Amino acid sequence: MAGQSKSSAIRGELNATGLRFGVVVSQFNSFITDRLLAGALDALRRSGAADRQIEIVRVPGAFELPLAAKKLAATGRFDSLICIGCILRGETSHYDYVASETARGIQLAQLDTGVPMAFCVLTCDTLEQAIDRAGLKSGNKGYDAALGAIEMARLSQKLANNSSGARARRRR
Ligand code: INI
Repeated sequence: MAGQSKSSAIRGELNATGLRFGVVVSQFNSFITDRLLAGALDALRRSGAADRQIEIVRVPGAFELPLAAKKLAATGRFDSLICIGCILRGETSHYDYVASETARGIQLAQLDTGVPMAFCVLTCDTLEQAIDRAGLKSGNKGYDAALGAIEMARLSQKLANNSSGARARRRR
C-alpha cells in the first residue's frame, strides 16, 4: 500500500484459539475432498483450535456448498467457514456451470452474511492435478484455505472493533 508502512497495516493473526469454524465438505470426489479436509483440520489444530470448536457438514456436491454455508453462517455460531470441493472436467460443459455457480454462490454467501468463507474448491482438468493439490506435489489446498479462514476471522474481528471504536470516538 503506497505511503503506508507494513507495521501500521491491519491484519489478522494466524491464531485459532477460541475461534469457531464450520467446514462444509462435498462428498463428490471424496477421494480428494477427504484429503483436503484432513489438511484443513491439521492447519486449524496446529493454529490452536480444539476439536470442539470445529463443526463438519457434508453436502452431496460442490454445487450444494453455497446454500449449506449460507445457512451455517446465519446461525451466528461461526467466525469463519471453509468450503471444500473438487470439480473435475468431464466431456460436457457441466463442469463450467458447476464451477462458476459454486464460486459465485460462495462469494455471494460470504458477502450477504459477513462471515468469511474460504474457497477450497479445486477445479481441475485431471484427477492427477487434483491429487497434486490434495497433499502431493502442490501441497494441500485444504491446509492453505484453513489458514486463510483463520486470518480472515481475526481480521473481521479487528475491522469490527475498529468501526465500533470510530463510532464511539465520533459520539464523544
Ligand atoms: N460435483 C462436484 O463436486 N464435482 C464434480 O466434478 C461434479 N461433476 O463433475 O459433475 C459435481 N457434480 C454434482 C453437483 O455438484 C451437484 O451435486 C448435482 O448437480 C446435484 O445438484
